[in-house]
Amino acid sequence: MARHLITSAIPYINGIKHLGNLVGSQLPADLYARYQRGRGNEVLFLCATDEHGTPAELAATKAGKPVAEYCAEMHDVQARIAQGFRLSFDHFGRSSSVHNRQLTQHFAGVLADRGLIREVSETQMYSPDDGRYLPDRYIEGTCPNCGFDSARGDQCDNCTKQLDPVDLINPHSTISGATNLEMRETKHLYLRQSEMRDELQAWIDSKTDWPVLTTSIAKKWLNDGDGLQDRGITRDLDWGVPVKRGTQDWPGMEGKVFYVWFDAPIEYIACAQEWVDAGKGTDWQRWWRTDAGADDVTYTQFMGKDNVPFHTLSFPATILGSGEPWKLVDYIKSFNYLNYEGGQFSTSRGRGVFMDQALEVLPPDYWRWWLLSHAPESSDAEFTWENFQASVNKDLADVLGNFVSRVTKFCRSKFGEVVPEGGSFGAQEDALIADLTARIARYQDMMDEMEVRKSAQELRAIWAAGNEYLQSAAPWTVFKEDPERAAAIVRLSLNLIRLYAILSAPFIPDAAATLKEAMKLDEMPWPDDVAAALASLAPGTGFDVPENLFRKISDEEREDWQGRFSGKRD
Ligand code: B3M
Ligand code: ZN
Repeated sequence: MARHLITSAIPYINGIKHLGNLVGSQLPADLYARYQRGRGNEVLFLCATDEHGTPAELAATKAGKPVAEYCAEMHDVQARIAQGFRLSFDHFGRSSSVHNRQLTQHFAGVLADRGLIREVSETQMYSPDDGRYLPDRYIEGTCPNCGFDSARGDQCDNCTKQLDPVDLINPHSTISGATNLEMRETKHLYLRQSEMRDELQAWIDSKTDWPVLTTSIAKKWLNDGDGLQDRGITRDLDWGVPVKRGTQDWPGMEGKVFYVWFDAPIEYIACAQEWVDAGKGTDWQRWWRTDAGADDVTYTQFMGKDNVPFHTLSFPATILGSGEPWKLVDYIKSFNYLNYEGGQFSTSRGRGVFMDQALEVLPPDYWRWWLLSHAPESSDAEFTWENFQASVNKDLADVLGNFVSRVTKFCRSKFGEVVPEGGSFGAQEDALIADLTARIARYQDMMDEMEVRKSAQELRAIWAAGNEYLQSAAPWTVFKEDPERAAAIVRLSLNLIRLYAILSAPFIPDAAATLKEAMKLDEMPWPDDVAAALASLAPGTGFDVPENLFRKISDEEREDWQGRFSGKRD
């Protein structure tokens, strides 16, 4: 049994995420986790809320709440919505946990002991109008790299370049809009990433099987010499992990906190400790320490492309730099952006569909199916309501739903609600089994390779093969002449429903659960042999005709939703 550690990028606490965020990390990570569990492998799937830094402070200020209170509330909100989408985290942690604080301080201490941290006296942007320093998201301006006019102090969202506030052209405070900023001297810690350039280069170069999107971003910043400038890992902020050297105070660093991007990836480790604290597991070291069994773990991370530099360079620099036996990531699956109806999703302008709104409109499977089957892998993708309506109606209602409904209803009317016996199989069934054997092998290959769209395509083709079989075998016609033969066709088709429940569960878990219940299945072992899998429901086994699995989206609904989500979210 293989062991898979799977993490999704941890979403910022600062509000409910939109569908573009969901499809860029949490949802494909869930697909992979469910698939690996379905294959019988051991999985630890972790995610958390990213609660520190300027995103949290700014959002709490806007909500008029103390930041700790705001974070606690929003964590619960995000956890509930994640459940609504059936994201099957083994634990959904918090980067503000005690474990993350201690681990972050631990890493800083070890890195300092190994000479990889230097103290720098530097000038930082200070806003007299606001009476404070303006790190990261407290400041915006034009990107010196690509010219994008709303680049933030720590990163340009347009070109993914990591920035420092002093790099910005025409900067202004995002609190007050003030532009009369001055430079003030303050002391900070820098991680000497440049010392680790060769090691990181060799590591990235060894990852020949990684998606090009991932390695191209990593190499861009490596070869530029740019991504590997030493990075400031502390900030003049109130909210975050207090700067300590292990458990010791750090002279000169009083009142400062670690940069959110220093502690956020460490939460992947801390989350496993929180998972143990929550009584859900017993041994986090087995997943994270190569001296305690994590050597045979395959670790996969999922994230949007803007998070790639931090996961290919900064976090590995922390791990490698520590010299301690922590598990390094084995595979980084990254995603492009999902756009919305000809523009971008926008959290600040409330443009597009947000996770809570999506669930108010339709159950999770509809969204999961569309998002995953249109995942922005090789390029950016676009959500349109037309496409959503067409895909859902065709794939889910016409192909899968219709198959299930025709088979179960026909069986009920002719043979009752039991798997019928008798009759024999022939060339049609042989052809179907051969076709499905090839398709399921390809489906597995695509899922193993995390080719999300191609996996969805193959699954859809597997559903369609059942429909085509049913259409050409036509038990309703055959029944008049040869009821035994019709019974055999129906029996095989009922077994196809069982097979679909198993194969589809990673994409549409609710529908799979409905089918499992309708077919009265105790377990759903992965079909290693298609012919055997299609003979697994014994004649005489009872079943229920499930309620309509999927309903169609009407034109009126589509137009209504199109209008509702085009504008401002209140
Ligand atoms: N919170 C950014 C984001 O939500 C950031 C990811 C952290 S992963 C360690 O896209
Ligand atoms: Zn830029």
